[in-house]
Amino acid sequence: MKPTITLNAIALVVALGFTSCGKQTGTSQAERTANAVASYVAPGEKDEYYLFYSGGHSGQVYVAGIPSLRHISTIPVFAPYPATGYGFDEESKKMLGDFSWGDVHHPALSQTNSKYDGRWLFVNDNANNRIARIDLHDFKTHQILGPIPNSIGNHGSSFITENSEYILCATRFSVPLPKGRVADPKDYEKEFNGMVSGIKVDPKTGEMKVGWQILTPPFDWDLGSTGKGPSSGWAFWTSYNTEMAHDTLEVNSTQKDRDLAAVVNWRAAEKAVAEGKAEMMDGVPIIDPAKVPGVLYFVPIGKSPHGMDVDPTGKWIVAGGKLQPATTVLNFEKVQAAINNKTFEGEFRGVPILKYEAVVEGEVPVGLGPLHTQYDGKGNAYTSMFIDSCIVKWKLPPWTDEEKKDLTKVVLDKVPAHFSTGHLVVAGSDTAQPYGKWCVAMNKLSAGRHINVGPSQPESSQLIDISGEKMKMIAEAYTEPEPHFAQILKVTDVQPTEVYPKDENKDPNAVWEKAQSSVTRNGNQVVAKLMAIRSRFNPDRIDAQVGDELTVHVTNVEQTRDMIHGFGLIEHNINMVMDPGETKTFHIKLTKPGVFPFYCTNFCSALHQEMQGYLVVWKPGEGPSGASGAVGGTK
Ligand code: K7E
Ligand code: CUA
Repeated sequence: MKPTITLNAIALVVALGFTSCGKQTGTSQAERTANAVASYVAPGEKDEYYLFYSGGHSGQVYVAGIPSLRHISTIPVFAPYPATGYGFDEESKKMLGDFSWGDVHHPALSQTNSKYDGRWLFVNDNANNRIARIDLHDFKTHQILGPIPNSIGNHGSSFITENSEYILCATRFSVPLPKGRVADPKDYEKEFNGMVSGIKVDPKTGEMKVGWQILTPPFDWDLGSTGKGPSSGWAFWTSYNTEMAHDTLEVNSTQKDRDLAAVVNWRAAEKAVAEGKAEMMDGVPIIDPAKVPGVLYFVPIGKSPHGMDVDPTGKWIVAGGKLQPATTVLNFEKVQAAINNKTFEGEFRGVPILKYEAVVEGEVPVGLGPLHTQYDGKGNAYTSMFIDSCIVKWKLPPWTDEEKKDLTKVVLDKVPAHFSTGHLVVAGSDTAQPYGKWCVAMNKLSAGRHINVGPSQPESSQLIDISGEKMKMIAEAYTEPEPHFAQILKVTDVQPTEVYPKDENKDPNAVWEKAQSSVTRNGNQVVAKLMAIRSRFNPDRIDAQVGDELTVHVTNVEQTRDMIHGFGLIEHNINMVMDPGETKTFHIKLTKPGVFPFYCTNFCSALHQEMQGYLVVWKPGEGPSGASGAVGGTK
């Protein structure tokens, strides 16, 4: 295949903001009204779907409603979030560890039999090589795993298998392994490696642990997807930089017409590890694919590919090629046959390269800059076009002979997006049964589409009705930086709790009545157990001394939904927020004398403002009972 577009041409297209999807034509009054009604959720009414969209380098996950596109909630994951007290209490501080940011790209809802089961949402952190689990029981982060050993740049992640057995991840960057080993980037080819990781998920609790890893050449692994149906047990990733350049990647990694995608048999990997065919590195069993045949294959994909998405039947695998004006459709049955018949066009470091012509069903001329593809389960694919700035609807195989001769015939519709779409999401696209009639385009640029907010511009998301033959742009909204992928879940598929029931609170330091609340001292350890109720803390005074270690447990004893209390401590960088029935704890060393008010930070009643108290930090040896430093406290 010859290169079909030059870098310069792309740069020009991007610079001009040119879109070949045509100008957006004005909508008629009747259409405007119909669109408004389609996305309108009247006051007091509710949305039909959740949109869980990644917050990119904000480190968070956002929840919006569909069809309104209204932002409803933020789930803090990799960054502190004072609004919910995340990152201030001991438990969430421990989960965050040494990091105060992450780069969230690809949320994945847990699945059972290739269907969303409404239990968990997993998200990756590209920056610090972590995976987090949000429980949909309370929409909160409950585990952060990582940094994952032997893994750098956890971007090709988190892709979940059809029964949530594994979260599969591939590295964006390569480094000398194990981590901590140093080599000159000039020796990149020889000294650097990438990795595919299988993160095992406990089927009952969702608890993650690193299962095994597959060593790879130092390609930059990009987007991936897991198999189902005929491709059950397999996973796929595109790559860029099979040139193995270590500098000026913009030029040096775009030399070849085709990069190598990875075809991974994760069940074979699991089996190989069980049979002892792995070697340990940094505590993880590592498979060398040259020594364990059948685990990894390569397939060439043009050019500088990005997205790699398996369709709902599990038969078609579609790769986007950022620098080629077509998507590449692989036929998994042909992939299987090529593996069985050894139809290879060579090998790289002992890993067979499947013959391109033997596994490709066709290249569909969708336009410029195809990135990601989603499916409606009715035989249609929807591809986001970064350069053309639009969404293209096209028909998956099987194609007629006539269509095969001229694949422009399978391109069905284009709708302009504003601007430069990255990911898009169709409800349930990564399951065996997509549902819902909506597609959301997550656009990288919103330039001038909104009221002027200065140079820091939001991203834009657009709602597209895909229920008809032609797509219909319905509504537009703006989001914090920076959505990459998203998942859509039917609201009726999950019933989150709104109150933590008292009997389920197992915190040994919880206090539910005045009589149980206390402030006690043991040496220089001062422990306060406070109760929060509309609208007071009990006790509302804590006495301690400079040099003391202070631990405060606060229980919100409310059992009514939306009755939330906060605990903000002046000039100590503390803000905990307790949901109804929840106990939270913070621990600080007291270093300065003074009287420091604490107060409820979450509006709770007409007398919320009165919900306050004092932390009195006496100088050493001073205080209500002198040198012994009695801790007082009024109840
Ligand atoms: Cu295309 Cu990280 Cu999935 Cu962004 S990635 S767009
Ligand atoms: Cu409690 Cu405001």
